[in-house]
Amino acid sequence: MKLVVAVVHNEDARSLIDALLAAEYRATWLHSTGGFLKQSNATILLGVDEAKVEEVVALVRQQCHSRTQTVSPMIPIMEPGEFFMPYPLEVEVGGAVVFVVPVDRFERI
Ligand code: 2BA
Repeated sequence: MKLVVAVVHNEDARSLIDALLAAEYRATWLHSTGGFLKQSNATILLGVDEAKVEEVVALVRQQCHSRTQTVSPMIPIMEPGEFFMPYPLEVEVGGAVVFVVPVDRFERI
């Protein structure tokens, strides 16, 4: 068995969960926050047979899309007379970041 951990955009999380459930996978949706942008995203956990991993990753690829987000930089502490122009920064957020990790033991109790 493998644990698939997919960090996805909030806007794609519902359609991904719906597609996974329609394909009869079990999934857990965690509300998470990206360390860099400090914006909420979603982390989906799925325990699946190794043979199903590619099918799951294909569903993630189908449902999740990359986007460009604009971030306003933090205004630094400045000395009197210094000037800072806070140009917004464009960041490409991927469709999904997927980790596939081995599971030593799985039980439903
Ligand atoms: P964030 O950490 O908020 O990152 C959002 C996007 O900002 C990233 O998109 C990347 O394009 C950019 N970014 C992140 N760190 C950067 C840095 N040090 N310098 C410049 N740009 C940077 P993605 O790579 O698609 O990542 C989307 C979200 O997936 C991340 O949100 C984070 O929550 C998660 N993630 C990405 N890589 C990860 C990893 N290696 N381990 C754990 N979580 C990860």
